[in-house]
Amino acid sequence: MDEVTNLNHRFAINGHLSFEVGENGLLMANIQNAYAQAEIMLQGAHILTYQPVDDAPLIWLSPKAKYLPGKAVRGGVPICWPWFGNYESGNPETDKNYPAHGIARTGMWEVINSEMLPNGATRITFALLMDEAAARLWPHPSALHYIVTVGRDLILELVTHNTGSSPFTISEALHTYFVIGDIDATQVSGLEGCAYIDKVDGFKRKTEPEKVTVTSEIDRVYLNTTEDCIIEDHKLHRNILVAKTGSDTTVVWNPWAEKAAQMADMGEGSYRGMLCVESANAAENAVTVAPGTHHSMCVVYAVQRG
Ligand code: TA6
Repeated sequence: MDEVTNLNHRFAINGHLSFEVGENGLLMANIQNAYAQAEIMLQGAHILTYQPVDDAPLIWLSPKAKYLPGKAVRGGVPICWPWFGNYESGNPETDKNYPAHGIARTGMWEVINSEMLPNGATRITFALLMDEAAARLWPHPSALHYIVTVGRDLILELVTHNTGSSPFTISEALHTYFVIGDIDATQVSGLEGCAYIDKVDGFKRKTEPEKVTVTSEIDRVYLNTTEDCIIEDHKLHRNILVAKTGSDTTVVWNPWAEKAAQMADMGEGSYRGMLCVESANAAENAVTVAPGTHHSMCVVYAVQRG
């Protein structure tokens, strides 16, 4: 039995969840229900789209995204784990062998459960395959599960299990690209007063005085914040609530024109229609997971209108 037939045999839900072979042989899960539609690539357990039935798409996907085995897709919800950003062993020689943002977003994942919830949402659970390549880069007995609930809201839970006998430390992010009407008409509230690392200004530490507006490249790692954020979209006349638990860091990123033009998979001017607001644990908010325990980071994305 081939892989996609096996997936449909074990996990398909008639009329709500099915699997198919997508571009370049990459397996896809397609979800639809009374609330929304979503597409998830099994490589990276990468949510590519989430479209509420009664609203504009919530998750942005580059018009020039490439779907290649072992390569991250530009847009959607990349999973950064077990490190966020560049790997930092202190040895630049070895660091370059470690992919930016870790092994999860380009690794193969398997489906371990699927179900319809009583409220009509569809839930699918993935587990990262810890193959030899993964073990070389992350030699810690561990498991990573990702629980995706597609309903009126999009609910994501990333669970790190320490299955070994020693503690390990991770940094992580749900590196979500959101659809916005226009970057000039968008603000992010909830980070006022937060300390942040400004990666476009020499990693200087600063404090956010007000709602975040974006008028040039922005790459900020807001620290020690458990607050919900709201993406206020004054062009699409909607707010997107980003409500998180188990996350002490929020990252806000937009490459702006110059950097976007250098990215083959961004598309001319497309940076104006996207903004990353990432629920994370990074820098001094990295998480140490004790042996035999687990750490969960969960986020709810909800559209608010009126
Ligand atoms: O989350 C922001 C960031 O760390 C930026 O520094 C930028 O590198 C972005 O992620 C995209 O990274 P990627 O490896 O997907 O190009």
